[in-house]
Amino acid sequence: MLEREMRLHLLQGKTIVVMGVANRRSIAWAAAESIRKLGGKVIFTYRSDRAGRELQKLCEDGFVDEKPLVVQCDVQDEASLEAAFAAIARETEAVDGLVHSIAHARVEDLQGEFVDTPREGFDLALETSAYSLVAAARAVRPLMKRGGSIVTMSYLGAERAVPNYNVMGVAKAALEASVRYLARDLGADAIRVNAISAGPIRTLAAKGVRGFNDVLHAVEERAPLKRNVTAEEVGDVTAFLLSDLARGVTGEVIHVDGGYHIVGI
Ligand code: 0WD
Repeated sequence: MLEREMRLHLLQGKTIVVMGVANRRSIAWAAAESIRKLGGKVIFTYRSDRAGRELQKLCEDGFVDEKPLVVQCDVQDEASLEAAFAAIARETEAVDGLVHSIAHARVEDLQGEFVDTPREGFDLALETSAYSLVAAARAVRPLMKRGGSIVTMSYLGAERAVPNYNVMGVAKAALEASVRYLARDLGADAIRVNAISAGPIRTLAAKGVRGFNDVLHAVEERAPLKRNVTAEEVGDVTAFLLSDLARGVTGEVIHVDGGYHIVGI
């Protein structure tokens, strides 16, 4: 009983901004569900009008009592970021956590040879997928008055040359390095910054990666757990990192991939 109560209240009193819900399959949506299960309050940001409509529907179905604040935010646009966090600041006295679950690259840059990546494709991927964490951390910092926890989503392509992942792998390497530098800067304000390196999960973003099914099969065959992970499993580790259970953890990349990254051949 005591254990169950502790579990339910782990994020009680905490307000968490969740960025990057495109639809119900999004890792960000699973993270929001885990946060809510543990008593946390969620604020959403979305980019496209389509994602906004999806979120509206999801919130109508999933939130019975108080509807969450939903704010538009395009992380590539400084004015949009500022306006979004100003709107959040008006509605809440403080923010305790931020989930950054955002990435984007052109489909044509997620196939073929990495060496052919044009400058525009490289810049776009790094700006949207890595710099956006830096910009979001800067925007949320003044709202994290009681300290806080920032969690972002990475992938094995940051550490290894994964076929077709190409420029996104380079963006994820920049993202993981940004986690370490941000952790160093923000630690003095009691703000922790960590990444989850998630195994492959069938979402909208994953559809853009050529050969994605082969990646899923490779994990099933070779990962110690002999299966792929779910968005819910990534959501639960996100909630852990947001909670005080992880109060001593910062600058870390935690793999939630069924152990795939540890195997040799
Ligand atoms: O296998 C996977 N699905 C994995 C995903 C394995 C390991 C890591 N990840 C990462 C992704 O790289 C990403 O960083 O997890 C994060 C979330 O990915 P997801 O849940 O797989 O993707 P999806 O459901 O497609 O959501 C990505 C969202 C975008 O959706 P739309 O359709 O609206 O573009 O990223 C957001 C957006 O909501 N996004 C942006 N948000 C604000 N400003 C921007 C932007 N400029 N660009 C993309």
